[in-house]
Amino acid sequence: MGPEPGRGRFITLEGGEGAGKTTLSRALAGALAASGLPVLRTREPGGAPGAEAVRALILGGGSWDPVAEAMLHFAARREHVARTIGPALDAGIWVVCDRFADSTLAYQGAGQGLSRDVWECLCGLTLGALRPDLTLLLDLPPERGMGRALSRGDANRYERQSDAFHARVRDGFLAIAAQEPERCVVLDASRSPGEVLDLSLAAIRNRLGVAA
Ligand code: Z5A
Repeated sequence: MGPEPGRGRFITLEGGEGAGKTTLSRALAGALAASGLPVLRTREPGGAPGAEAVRALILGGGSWDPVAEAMLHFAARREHVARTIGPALDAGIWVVCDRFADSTLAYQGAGQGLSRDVWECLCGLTLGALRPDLTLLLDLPPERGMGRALSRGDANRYERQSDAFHARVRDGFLAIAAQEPERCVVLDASRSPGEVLDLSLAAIRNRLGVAA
């Protein structure tokens, strides 16, 4: 079943630190806008005033129980969906979102041991029927992504996790893509930014049937 006529499309970008999501999000939003589509660029955690406050809490430090941490991410997500993503989609705007619910399954699930059942329960409470129309997974060996991310300066609490944690997160993302191949496209994030953009636009043409 396709999207409702007049409704925007919801594209999420996922992957580990430094995979190039922010870079791609900027380029993709520019390319979609240049092809005449109304586009909103947003990111998680954040994307609405309350969600940005939760972002500061989560990334600011502290040590959270994995369920509590996942609930914080979903509280931020609920605000983001209610105030930013949902209204934009209803208005026919295409939304390009840097991280979404898959990040919780990869980081708090594969990385920190949160069960899939709890994740599904939180998705049900928070998202209703909302799911991305397309998810682009930027896959990169964690050591390469971390090298890119750390070259920018201070590490946040996720970036300070062990190599084993980052390997589990990568495997977690790849498992999601393998389970939902109709929604997810895995891209080789070691390619140049221009090549990653071209691969993304090809995926949008193939999967969403628009000439972006
Ligand atoms: N988190 C979570 O645990 N659970 C959740 O549910 C959610 C999030 C939603 C948010 O951090 C943290 O929250 C995140 C997971 C956790 N963990 N961390 N850290 P964030 O928003 O501060 O950071 P991030 O999402 O991980 O993004 P990032 O580190 O900024 O990376 P990126 O956006 O993927 O990469 P980038 O900024 O586009 O590029 C990084 C550098 O590489 C930059 O210098 C670029 O110029 C360069 N770059 C980009 N693309 C390329 C290519 N293709 N080739 C070469 N160099 C490139």
